[in-house]
Amino acid sequence: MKQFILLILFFVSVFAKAQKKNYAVIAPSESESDIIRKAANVVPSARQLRWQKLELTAFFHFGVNTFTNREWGTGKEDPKIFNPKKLDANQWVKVVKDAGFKQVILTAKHHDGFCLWPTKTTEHSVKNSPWKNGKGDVVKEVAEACKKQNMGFGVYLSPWDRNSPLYGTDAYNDFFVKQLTELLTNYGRIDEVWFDGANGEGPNGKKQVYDFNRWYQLIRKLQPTAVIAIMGPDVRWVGTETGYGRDTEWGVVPVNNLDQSVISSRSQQGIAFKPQGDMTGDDLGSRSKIIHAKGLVWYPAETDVSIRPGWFYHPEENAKVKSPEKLLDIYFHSVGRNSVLLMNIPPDKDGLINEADVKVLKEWKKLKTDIFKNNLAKGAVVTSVNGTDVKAILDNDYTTYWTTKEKDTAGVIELKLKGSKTFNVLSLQENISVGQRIEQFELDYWNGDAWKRIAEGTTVGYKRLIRFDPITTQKVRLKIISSRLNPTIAELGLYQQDK
Ligand code: FUL
Repeated sequence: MKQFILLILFFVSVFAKAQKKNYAVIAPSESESDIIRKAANVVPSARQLRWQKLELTAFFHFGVNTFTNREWGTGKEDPKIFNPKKLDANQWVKVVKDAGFKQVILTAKHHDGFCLWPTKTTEHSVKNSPWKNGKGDVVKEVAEACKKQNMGFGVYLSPWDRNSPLYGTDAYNDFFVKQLTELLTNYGRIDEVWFDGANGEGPNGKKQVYDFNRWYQLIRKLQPTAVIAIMGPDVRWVGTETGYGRDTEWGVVPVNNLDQSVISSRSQQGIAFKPQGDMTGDDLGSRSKIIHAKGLVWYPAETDVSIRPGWFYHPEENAKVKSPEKLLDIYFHSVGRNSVLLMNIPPDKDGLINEADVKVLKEWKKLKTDIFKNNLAKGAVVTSVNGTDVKAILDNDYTTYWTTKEKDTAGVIELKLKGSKTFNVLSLQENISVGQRIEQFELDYWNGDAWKRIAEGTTVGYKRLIRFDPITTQKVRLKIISSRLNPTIAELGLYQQDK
């Protein structure tokens, strides 16, 4: 009998999980509490969850601009200028892997229309360059280096194309589909497809109308596990290129263009159109924003920034590579603010990541490792009056988590540390596969007489990092002050940054 009940419970939980989606439609009659409940149960799709867990992805801006020393090419370049004599994609991938990145995105084609692979669609490509006598393929070399080094691989295919004579006509959409098809069929698994919104006029003086929905369908068909970023359904632009994300960053945001009729049966595991709504304000997903929403969608933020002033390599910027400390600050304000950091590291004219960038990345990696190697909360005695599974917050296993009993939307976790500890960094993680829920939290310490506040915040999401002046204590408590349904904490860390 007991086994039978357990079996039933197992199927109920599997069913409940299967029901969770990365969007929710809201009817005009629904109350505020209905909407909050729905928001708390919107979860990332499998591809969005995989992407979020990467934390760090690297951008490689490389192409004719590397040789003309420009940021935006005209499309009139002679392919003969492209000749990266020492190109070594294994070096690119190793440099970023050693720095902690988990995936790379290559500019397979930038606005100049020059293709880094020997495409059949245009003559403006590596096949007409002297590099490897026109037999080279940068996309292939980077894809293979990623496979070899166990890194994710993505492509940026610029919709804006200043070279194509078709730009500005319907035929350009067919041309673009052909380019996408080549990229998505000839290079193994593609993990991210990145589109920006740049849009110009073609030779006919007409502005190109992009058939994004057709492109999304194609990507879903050819590479179903790839996320489609920025001008796409899975990942949104954080709204700045500074590297600094929002203080309050929700994975779930309101959308205007969501209703059952646009959700095809094929896309039950995730929508396949770009959510519309305000995606650039200071606060996108707090209660005041979602209570008037027509729909809700899991649409997480990606923070893109370049390690240098420009996106492409320029020799005069070798002395302007951001410092390791600056990159660390960016890390705290992007990954530490519930976002994925997409950092651009542009290869130089030789086809290598320049020494100046390699050096900074190494030092940045050391700074991160030194901070996060030792969780000072480890070994603490953890208690939580209305909580369950307190040990889960220190088990280094993201899938297990603390939550509250009954219907409690607030909770306290107290940690009696293993001796007196000094720390100045807090790391929190919610289990977002349940949903993003925490709206307000506070960290306190016991000073011998009373509880004193160390830090406070709004959203947590996949990861929240906060730095503060060093605190020495043996007792801390995390208060979840407000949450949408039961809050979760998957992991908690206290760390010390030495300088
Ligand atoms: C923008 C482009 O115009 C820039 O050149 C760069 O590629 C950046 C990442 O996206 O839309």
